[in-house]
Amino acid sequence: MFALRSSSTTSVSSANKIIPALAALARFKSTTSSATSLKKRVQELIPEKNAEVKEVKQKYGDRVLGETTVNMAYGGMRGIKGMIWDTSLLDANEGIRFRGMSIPEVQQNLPKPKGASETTPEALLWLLLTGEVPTEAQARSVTDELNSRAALPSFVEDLIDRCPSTLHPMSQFSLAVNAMQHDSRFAKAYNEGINRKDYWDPVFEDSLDLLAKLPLVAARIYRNVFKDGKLGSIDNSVDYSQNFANLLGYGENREFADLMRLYLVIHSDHEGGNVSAHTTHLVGSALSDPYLSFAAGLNGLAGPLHGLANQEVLRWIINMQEEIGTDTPTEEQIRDYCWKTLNSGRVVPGYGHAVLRKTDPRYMAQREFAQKHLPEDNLFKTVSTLYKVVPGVLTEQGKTKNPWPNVDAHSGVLLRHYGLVEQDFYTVMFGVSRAFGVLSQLIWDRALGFSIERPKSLTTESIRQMFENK
Ligand code: AMX
Repeated sequence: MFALRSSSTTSVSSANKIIPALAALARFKSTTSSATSLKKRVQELIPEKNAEVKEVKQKYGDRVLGETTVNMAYGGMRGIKGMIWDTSLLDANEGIRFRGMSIPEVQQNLPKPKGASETTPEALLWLLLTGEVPTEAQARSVTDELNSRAALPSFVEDLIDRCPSTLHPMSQFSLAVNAMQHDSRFAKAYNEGINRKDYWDPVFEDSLDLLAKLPLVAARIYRNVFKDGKLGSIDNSVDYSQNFANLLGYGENREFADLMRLYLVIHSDHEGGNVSAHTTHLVGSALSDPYLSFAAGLNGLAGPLHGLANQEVLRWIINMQEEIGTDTPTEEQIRDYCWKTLNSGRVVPGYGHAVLRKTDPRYMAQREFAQKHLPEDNLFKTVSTLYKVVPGVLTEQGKTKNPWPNVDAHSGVLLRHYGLVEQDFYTVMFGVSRAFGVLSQLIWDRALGFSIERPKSLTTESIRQMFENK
């Protein structure tokens, strides 16, 4: 797979900062490209990447990746190695790496806009798509590109405005993304007979259009459902996260804009097997365009065991505070409430993970943000007490393979601190972020000509026959 690089256009001082971190990554190599257009850089990389995949298939094509047991087939295909996802890789103990870079490395080495303390999803998009740490100019070029594509078709605005406020924000979000398919450049090009070698090009265009429009879609839903329905407009002089913060109505607080940068970066990509990523990839494999593919992924993200957990966590904590009658519950009170939840056949939201076996670094990044900006917040203190108590309770219960917190255990408390208290909106924000990861991979899926997905399914009867009739 292609290497993580540092762009040659990086200034000497920032390159010096970047290189030690990247040098630790064995796959580091430098590049001679000075492209400031993301599309041009992706286009330059496609032949190299195709040659690499061809070589890997020629050398190792018939090697075995792992075995599949009957329990794995019944157990949600957990751990089956059957998909390529180059933008990120999840290690059970270390957490996510984006193109080889951990979250702290991304925070440290990717450029930040002037006055910001966090890097941006635009810089991350460059990294995800090229494997390279962008220069400030390259990251800024992505910001400009997205700002220029942000406007929504008026019928999509009307569609969102006509949704009843009782329709869940995630359903409205998915509906709007599906509707924007009207303008899909890939669907049009396919109808006109595009050569399969060129699929990636309109998929790239659709993906950037879609990413650009998501803040206006999401904020319109938020302002309609929870506020006065009035919405600002995109400011071309600021980055994606500041624009998103402005549109939501919290942009005057610089800390909130930084929180948006952090939030949109850390929720973006978590390798390919999770429900939203895999669904986007699966639907895209049928050559459904990026709008249809991502809308399908969003519908998966809306499940309470996946992205909806972020709204569930806050609801669960607030219910706990109300039931106990204090906003500063003790460890003992929290322990009792956890047991009550478990004994009533429910999960403790925000804890456990299908792959991770340690505290999620996305949780830690948010915890560090809270320690810096809101150490005295009572809800943050409760979240910290939960961190002390819940792993012990889940370990004592003895069912979950991972008693540690995941990303969703922390996001709500941060949003709530800055006044964004409407939990039902939280998964929409997760969805805006997730688009950066899954659409990056979707572009590469088409650039590399990946096949339509068709794993083999079995019946219980056929499993019996396989093992009992022999
Ligand atoms: N509370 C109570 N029980 C839990 C638990 C939790 N937080 N996490 C896992 N378990 C239980 C499972 O339900 C399962 O029970 P079962 O054997 O009776 O079916 C058992 O422990 C073993 O599960 P596992 O192998 O450890 O986890 P999994 O891969 O099946 O599920 C996940 C992973 C995330 C769905 C699960 O940990 C869970 O439900 N967590 C709470 C919801 C949540 O936080 N989801 C967000 C995940 C991150 C994300 O996608 N955004």
